[in-house]
Amino acid sequence: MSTAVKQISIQHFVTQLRKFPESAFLPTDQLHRFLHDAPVDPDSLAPYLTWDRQHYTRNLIDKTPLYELLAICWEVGQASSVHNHRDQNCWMAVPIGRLLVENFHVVHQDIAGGKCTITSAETVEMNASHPCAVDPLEPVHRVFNPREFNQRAVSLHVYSRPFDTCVVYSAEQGTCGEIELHYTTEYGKPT
Ligand code: 2CO
Ligand code: FE2
Repeated sequence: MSTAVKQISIQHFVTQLRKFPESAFLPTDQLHRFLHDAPVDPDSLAPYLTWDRQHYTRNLIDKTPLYELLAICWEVGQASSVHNHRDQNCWMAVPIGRLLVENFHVVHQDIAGGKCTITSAETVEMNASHPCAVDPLEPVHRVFNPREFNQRAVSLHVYSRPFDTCVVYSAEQGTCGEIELHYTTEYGKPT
């Protein structure tokens, strides 16, 4: 018996996403359901996929005052820093491959002073049938493509609202600080 949900193209996904009112981006349940019910056809993502051995790539697909939509491409073994999303909501779907998201509990943070104490909480797998929403109350996490998965992965990120800086944390050193975020490509073209 098949439980497969019908895949839609990234163009159709954007058309649907643009129909959500502002109120849908405040709680996380509606968009989470949308990502679950509207898995994106990997072939339609081809214009947005770029690969870099040094760092995961951030590829802008769509941006409005309410949200930005990115395709992030992860080579085998690549990982994000532990980071937050500047109090913006985030939903992630993984149309290609599999990824892990590790959540962290912030015991204490002093961003201006660059000091923090964070502890690892749960780790969950994301894949084509399992998108996720970052918990607005526990928003510090990292995403990684473990060596043992042995395949490239692509995740789609909806951030509401768009943000271009975030705070990165080191659990080992107890430090944190702001960094800038940049796009590798915008609308299918190098920046
Ligand atoms: N937030 C990171 C980024 O936009 C990717 S990790 O998962 O949210 O670069
Ligand atoms: Fe993130």
